[in-house]
Amino acid sequence: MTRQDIRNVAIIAHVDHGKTTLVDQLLRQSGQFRQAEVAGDCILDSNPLERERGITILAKNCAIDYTDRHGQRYHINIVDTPGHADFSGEVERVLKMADGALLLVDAFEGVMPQTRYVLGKALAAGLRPVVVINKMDRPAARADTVIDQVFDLLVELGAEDEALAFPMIYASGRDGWAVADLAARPTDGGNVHDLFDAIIEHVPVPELDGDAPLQALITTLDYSDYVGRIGIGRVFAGSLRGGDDVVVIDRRGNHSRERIGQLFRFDGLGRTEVDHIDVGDLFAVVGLSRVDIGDTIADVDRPAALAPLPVDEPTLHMTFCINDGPFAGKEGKYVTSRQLRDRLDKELQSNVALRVESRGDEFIVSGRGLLHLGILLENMRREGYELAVGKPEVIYHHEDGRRLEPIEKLVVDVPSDCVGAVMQVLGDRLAELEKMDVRGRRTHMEFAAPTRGLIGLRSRLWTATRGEGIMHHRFARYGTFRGPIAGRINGVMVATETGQVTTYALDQLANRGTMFVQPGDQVYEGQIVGEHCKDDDIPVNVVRQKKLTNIRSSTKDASVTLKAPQILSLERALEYLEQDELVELTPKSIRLRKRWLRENDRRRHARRLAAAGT
Ligand SMILES: Nc1nc2c(ncn2[C@@H]2O[C@H](COP(=O)(O)OP(=O)(O)OP(=O)(O)O)[C@@H](O)[C@H]2O)c(=O)[nH]1
Ligand SMILES: [Mg+2]
Repeated sequence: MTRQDIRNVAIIAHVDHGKTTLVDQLLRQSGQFRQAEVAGDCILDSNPLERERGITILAKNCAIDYTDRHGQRYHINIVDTPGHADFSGEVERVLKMADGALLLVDAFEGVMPQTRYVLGKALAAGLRPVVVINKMDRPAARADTVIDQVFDLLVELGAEDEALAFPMIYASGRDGWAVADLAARPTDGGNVHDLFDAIIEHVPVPELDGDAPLQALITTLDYSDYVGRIGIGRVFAGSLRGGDDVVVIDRRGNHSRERIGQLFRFDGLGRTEVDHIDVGDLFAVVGLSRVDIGDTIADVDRPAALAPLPVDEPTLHMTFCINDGPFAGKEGKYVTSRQLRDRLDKELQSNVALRVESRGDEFIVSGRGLLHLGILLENMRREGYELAVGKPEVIYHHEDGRRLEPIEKLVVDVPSDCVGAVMQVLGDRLAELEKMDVRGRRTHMEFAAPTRGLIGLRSRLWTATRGEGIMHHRFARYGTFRGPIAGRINGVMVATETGQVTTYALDQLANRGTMFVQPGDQVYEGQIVGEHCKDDDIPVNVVRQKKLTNIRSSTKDASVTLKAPQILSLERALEYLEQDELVELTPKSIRLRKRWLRENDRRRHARRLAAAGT
């Protein structure tokens, strides 16, 4: 049996280098869809949060039935992967589904940290990349330099000679063209046929053993309220049949006998139910109750496991607890600890890098980074949950009595005249400079930095570079604990009373710092309402009313102009927190608060902590 007609290809790149946009074009130009089905941008980024933030969070499958210029038909399975480092575990796993990879590199930005990571993983998985120099429409595109960078990177990663002679495509996903020869670059219109041809020519035909006993690997999980857990993966040997009994072998080698329920093949943007999936093809399966990432679905009589898949260990954790603030339950639907537990249990069904541990009424939730946990929280808010979460903290490891902490590779690209300020900020955060090179007006620097030091770094870097700095980081390894890092410099303003914020009160506080609230907001005692300009916390009354006098002398109140409040986004709020503080999340609000709302309680706890010597 041959499967000349199947191609499995993964699209990999650094964040924002245009993967999903290019997949849009492949879908549109396959001629398989009605116009309405493929309208809009980034069709595969189907989750509302993905759309809002313009990033891919979950790897996604789609499939194109493509007929080439010679009338030959192909089924091309495409896996679009996320480029953000927090989700890179996804990439490594889904590469198992592919026989080839399209490596996209932005024609201006060039090779970035995540480019290196995904390419390294692709080579390790034995895939030879087709390099796509993308965003060629950018006026500052510098294709030649970028090609050199890719070549150097391949050499550095120890690629074989074959891979060094990589096939190359120049493209603008946005404008819908891709050409193998830059001389054929369209001045107007154009198409992506060269890219389809490159996939068919350079992505190897899956290696097959259709007669061998069944072996299929689960690489991704999906979840639906109707059918429960859905396993997604690839058949490596034999074939998978709906209704058949199989043995599921988990990561630890335990066997359990189960029956395949429904079986689906990827088809366009959706999935079509089929009665069997042949070797080399990708599938989604329903009905296996405990199916997990890395499980092998094997033959009942001759079960043999495939090599297990790596799963990323979490590096960051935070406490989720019920919202016990005075405004609890006013805006959300789900507020109890039981409801939180159920929601987290459901998340564990498909969110692979997540860990949850319950401690009484609280949950210690661990993940790959701030974005990974932030996305979960944002989704929960939208679904109507209310909760409070504590300061994100890194997960330490211990080895031979030494404390180890996660260390990341950090790349920053800043205007050259800001280098001093940037070095200062990073030095304070115990980052070690590994490489620095000046590229015209900008300077490119690479550091090894403790994950702890990266929390809150983005906004500092923003300030140090007048908003012109770019930073990217990704987990590298665990290394020796580097010693304490100073926390937030400023203290906060804590509300002493519950009520409605007045213009009068804010005006009185105008030179004490930056407010987080504005007139008309409801606040409660213990809520953090602003940042103090000094390093200590101060109690403030923001609901104070102007004393009424008999004499109507002034129209001053009406003419007061206040500075605009600083509105913290969810991730900014999480980064901002100190140990004794919480972020309160409801579908409508993000509030910062002290864990102990009354000042006397705070004092008592501070005393107790001091006495305990911590
Ligand atoms: N100029 C230009 N911009 C592009 C092109 N392709 C994509 N973009 C823009 O680049 C941004 C990122 O595009 P996406 O397709 O979401 O990138 P991605 O690689 O899927 O991003 P992640 O999945 O989050 O890693 C969007 O603002 C696009 O409009 C292109 O060919 N030219
Ligand atoms: Mg994307």
